[in-house]
This record gives sequence, C-alpha cells and structure tokens, in this order.
Amino acid sequence: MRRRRIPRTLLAIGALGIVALLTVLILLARDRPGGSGMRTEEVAPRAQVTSAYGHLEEFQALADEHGDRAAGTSGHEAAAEYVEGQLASAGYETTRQYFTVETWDEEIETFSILAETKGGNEDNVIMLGAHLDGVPGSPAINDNASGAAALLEVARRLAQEDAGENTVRFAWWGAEEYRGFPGSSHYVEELDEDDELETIAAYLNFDMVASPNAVVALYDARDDDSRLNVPDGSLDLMEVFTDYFDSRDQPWITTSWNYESDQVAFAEADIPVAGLFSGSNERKSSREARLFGGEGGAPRDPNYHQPGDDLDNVDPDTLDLMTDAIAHAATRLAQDFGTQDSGALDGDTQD
Ligand code: DTR
Ligand code: ZN
Ligand code: ZN
Repeated sequence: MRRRRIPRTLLAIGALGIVALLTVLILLARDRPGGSGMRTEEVAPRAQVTSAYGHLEEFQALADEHGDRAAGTSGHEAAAEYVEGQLASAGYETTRQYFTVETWDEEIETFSILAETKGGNEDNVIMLGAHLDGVPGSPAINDNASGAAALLEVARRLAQEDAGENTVRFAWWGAEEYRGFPGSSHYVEELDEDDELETIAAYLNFDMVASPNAVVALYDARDDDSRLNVPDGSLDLMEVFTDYFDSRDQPWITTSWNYESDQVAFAEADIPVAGLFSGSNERKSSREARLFGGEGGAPRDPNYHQPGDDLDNVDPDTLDLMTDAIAHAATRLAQDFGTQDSGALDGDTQD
C-alpha cells in the first residue's frame, strides 16, 4: 500500500497547535485546581522556625520593612510568603483563595492561604483559622500576627504527628479587618456553592491571643440570648479547651461567642465554632487581675489597632499557653469529632 506523505510544514503547524493547546490547558488547570478560584502555590521551603514567638519576630521584621500587613499591600504579600515558606518546609502544600474587597473608594484584590493535613477523612474536616491581615499603619502583632503565628506553629507540630482520623485544614484569612470579614465569608460562600458545607465538622478561630495585659477567654457557647443560634456541637468544642485549661489548673473566662471575627460566617452556616481570645482595648476587671495577674482597671491591650501594636505589645507566656491549647484541640479533634451526634456539656463552667 502506498502511504501518502504529509507535508513537513503541515506537521510543524499541527505540532505547534498541540503545544499551544496543552499550554492553555495547563494554565487553566493551574488557575482552578479544585475550582473556586483556588491557586496551588509552588513554594520554596525555608529554614524552619519552631516557636510561635519566633514567627512573631519574623512578622515584626516584615512590618518594619513594609510598614504594615494590611490586605492587598506588599506587607501582607511578604507575610503570606513567609507563612507559605514555613508550611512548605513542614511538608504542606498551600493554596491561595483570591477574592476582592470592595470599600467605598477602591477594590482590593487579596487572598487567604489554605493548607491541610494529608491522609485524614476529607469529608470530615476540622478547620482552624486566624486572620493574617492587620489594620493599616500598625505592625499588628497582637492583632493578629499572634493568632497567625500560633496557627503556624500548630501546623508545624501536627505535621510531625500521625495523621488523625479527620483532616485538619488551616486558614490564614486575607481580610478580617474589612467589614463583613470578606476572606472567611468568601470561603464559606464558595463551600456553599460547591455543596461542601457539610464537610466542615468544626471551625476554631484565633484572633488576638497574646495580649500584654491578658485574660484567657473562650468563645461562650452557652450564650443563649444571642441574635444567632449557637450551632450544635459548639459546646463540645468549648469543652475541649476548658478540659485542657482545667488539666493545667489554668483559670479561664468567657467572651461573646459571635463577636465580630472570622467565626461569624461559619456560625451563620450552622457549623460548630469555638475560639480563644486574650483581650483587646476593654479594661481588665479586678477579678480578672486576681485570676490572671496583670493590671486591673487597665486595658487588656492598650495598643489595639494602634501603631504601638508591636513585639513589645505581647505577653509571650500567654502566646505559648494559647499555642499549646490550640495544638491540643487540633490533635484531639483530628482523632474524633463530628462523625456522631454530639451531646451537650454537663460539666462545671466558670464565669
Ligand atoms: N474584631 C477583632 C478583635 C476582637 C475584639 N474583641 C474580640 C473578641 C473575640 C474575637 C476577636 C475580638 C479585630 O479587630 O480583628
Ligand atoms: Zn483588628
Ligand atoms: Zn483581629
């Protein structure tokens, strides 16, 4: 049989076409792994820092260089790259979820960072989050490099343990300091659109966990006069923390469970929530001073949202305590939570 020869130029054009098509497909896939505007980052690992305070020092150095860590700024980008580098050296793959913040006079493109443990049940995810952005004009170390640093250290510790039954997912939210907490709200909306809300068994929030005149406060899941129903299961999450603090003879108090921060979008979607808080500009009571030390009558954080929220504006012992409590909760909840009916707490609670 005679074979017809295809002209060389045609072959070359065909090959070029295939290469172009493949390039377009690869670019599209890079932009939408798992859909929802998620972008998986190729990040070079960096030398690992092994304490929450060590991360705080890095965040302070970046704030010195860039001025602040407000959403959409070079300071936020630099801090995000630091978080991603640390996660990469701990063995995590990281993703950025981009979204737009609309203010009265501008649109800010920014993102949240997500990472998760491997090998656990992906349909029963324990989620932990802290906002990485800060207010403009402040190093924003207590609010909220503290939560971001504690979470980073917990992620590092968890990577060294055997994967639990459940997946643990970490989020460093991109824009908590804007109205409506657009980072966490966008994330929950996307989950809803993808019919994946029910894969999130719990959400734990860490916003301000190293205040200089600190209290140790838990979001109060017993709050029954709130506008929003406390999602079932929240009391069980709270108990994981109270048990831990009680076992260390560490006093604790409570704060409003749905105060303005990134847990709100999860609670509105009826996902059980919990969280820790060490105080902002409210005054410490004399009872709190007896329980936790420090200065009664003075603000828990006198530099809340101020340029003075720097490395001198934190209590390193509170940061360590909160980090240990978060690590404990993450490990326990990774072993068992959310796959069976959760009952109410009946133990003693303070406050
Ligand atoms: N909204 C937070 C700080 C904040 C103030 N009080 C609480 C209570 C519970 C969690 C957080 C907060 C911010 O400015 O980011
Ligand atoms: Zn704030
Ligand atoms: Zn905050």
